[in-house]
Amino acid sequence: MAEKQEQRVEPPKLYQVVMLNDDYTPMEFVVLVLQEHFLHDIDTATQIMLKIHHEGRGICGVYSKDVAATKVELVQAAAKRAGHPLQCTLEAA
Ligand code: TYC
Repeated sequence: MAEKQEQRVEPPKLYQVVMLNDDYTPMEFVVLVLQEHFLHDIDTATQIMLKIHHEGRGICGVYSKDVAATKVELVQAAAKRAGHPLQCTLEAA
């Protein structure tokens, strides 16, 4: 019988999607983005939006690198389409 080989698999690195405050994007739009792209319920989405509004930035969610990068792209595209300057970025968690 072959000797059992020890396998070490590193856990995947996680990335947080961070949303930034600005003076122009409507609060309702940010709450919708948090619901539609990050699957928060309306109360949580509202709390996160208000935290960003008051503190300048906030975490929308934590994902693998590919998923986080795709979310950033989709949110930027939705904001651009709607004519809002909303920005979000990806950071190692
Ligand atoms: N500061 C914006 C306003 O007063 C609302 C806002 C919240 C914008 C969060 C962006 O990521 C943001 N309309």
